Amino acid sequence: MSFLGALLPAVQHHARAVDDVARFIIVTDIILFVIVVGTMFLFVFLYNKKRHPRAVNIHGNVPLEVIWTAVPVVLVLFMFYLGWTGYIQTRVVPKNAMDVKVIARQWEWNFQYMNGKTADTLFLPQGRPIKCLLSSVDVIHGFYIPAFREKQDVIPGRVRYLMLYPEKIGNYEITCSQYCGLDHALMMTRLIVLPKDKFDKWLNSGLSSEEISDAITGKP
Ligand SMILES: [Cu+2]
Repeated sequence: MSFLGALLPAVQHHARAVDDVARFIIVTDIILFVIVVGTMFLFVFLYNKKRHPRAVNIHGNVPLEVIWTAVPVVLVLFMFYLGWTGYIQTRVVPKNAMDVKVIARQWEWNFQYMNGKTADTLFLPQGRPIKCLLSSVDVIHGFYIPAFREKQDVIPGRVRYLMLYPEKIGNYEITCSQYCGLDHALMMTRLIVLPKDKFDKWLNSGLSSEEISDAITGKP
């Protein structure tokens, strides 16, 4: 597990891809910081006034200029590559994806399944790709699931989507990431990933959200 994953476990492939980009950027930053600040202190020591009473101007150094242009370009392009491959995972919709409507309003989330069932908690089956269709009935909200490392603005008058791949059974936080009024901070709910059979039972029966949440209490 990465040190980022230790802070908040990444529970789907995409989340680990996001952590990989973050780790690459942080490690690169630390290395560059050590090189830049280390060189600064080294130069203070090597080229101070005692050792070099007369300053000398230096004009141009082609190999150095090529290096400090090419290396950052390669690093930035690699960061883009990692970010892009991770982003694409949330955009491509597989054929077996299940649609779930996510409706945001001040200040609650509502979820609607294809059979018409609605819930205030997002129940999902383990192992099936989920296409969340996001819409808002009032202002801009942000659909944010930290453990999945996914976040998408929800815009009134538009339907946007987000792919989820629930891999692990568990109970995860959903929150709103766009300031949307007085009770924005309270606009939270849970994403509960259930084994497929339990999910089907919930979807096709009259079990209340409370009953099914009780059923998985104690699981991570
Ligand atoms: Cu909000």
